[in-house]
Amino acid sequence: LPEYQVAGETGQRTLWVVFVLMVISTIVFTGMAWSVPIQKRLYHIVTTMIVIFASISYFAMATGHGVSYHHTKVTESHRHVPDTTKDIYRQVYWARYVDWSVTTPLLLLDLCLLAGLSGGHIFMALVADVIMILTGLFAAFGSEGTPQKWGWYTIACIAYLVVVWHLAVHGRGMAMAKGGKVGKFFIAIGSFTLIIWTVYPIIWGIADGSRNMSVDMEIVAYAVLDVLAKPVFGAWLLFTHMSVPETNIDI
Ligand code: RET
Repeated sequence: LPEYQVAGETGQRTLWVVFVLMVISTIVFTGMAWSVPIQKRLYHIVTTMIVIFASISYFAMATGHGVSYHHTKVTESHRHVPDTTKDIYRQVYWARYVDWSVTTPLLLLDLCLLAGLSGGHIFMALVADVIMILTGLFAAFGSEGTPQKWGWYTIACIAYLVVVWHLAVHGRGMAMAKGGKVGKFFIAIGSFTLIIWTVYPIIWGIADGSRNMSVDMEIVAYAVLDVLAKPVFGAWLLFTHMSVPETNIDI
């Protein structure tokens, strides 16, 4: 008999709660944008787009549209009888990857602008980030549960290290060179980002990768991370930007 790994009440309710939080953040960030002149709105605009995309993706997941069933065949060995195989169908929310492929570059753009990175470095960091998400998508779907998925996972992790390199080395260097408050703020929000982001591949490995976490728990784990990485990150950035004029950028 096939085994189905699907979201229950907890997961379903969590998806709706996060959808509502993302919509509220969109409204708040839009209001904050309107309270400053257009020349000073770049962070506001980037950050608002992040929560708009997240609202759309959470709406898709909550309504059951951004998800498909992923099939894997597992071989079970027994002592005295021949091996048997079992079919597992697990819900994989592909809407996440659509969301992440747009929102993670935008989140990085916020940090790159804050640090004052050059165009070349910004571009390399964003492209490495897109490679990370797309190879993560291949890991989740492309390999039908074969061990090759860990190959794709490894490529995604290498791309992640490239992203971290650009932000933690070049970004931090540039931010520190701006001195004082900007340097300190970049270290704080950058470290926060590094910690949150690093938990994503860990959850992926336990849930999607090795199937040791229920779909419900996976939804809850990503929900907590997504709220920290988008609304909390965004509010922190925009409120600090309001009170620290040195974070102004003139593009
Ligand atoms: C995957 C799996 C493959 C290996 C790696 C991953 C990293 C994902 C990250 C996601 C960040 C998402 C954010 C969302 C915002 O709400 C694709 C899970 C390295 C870092 C910040």
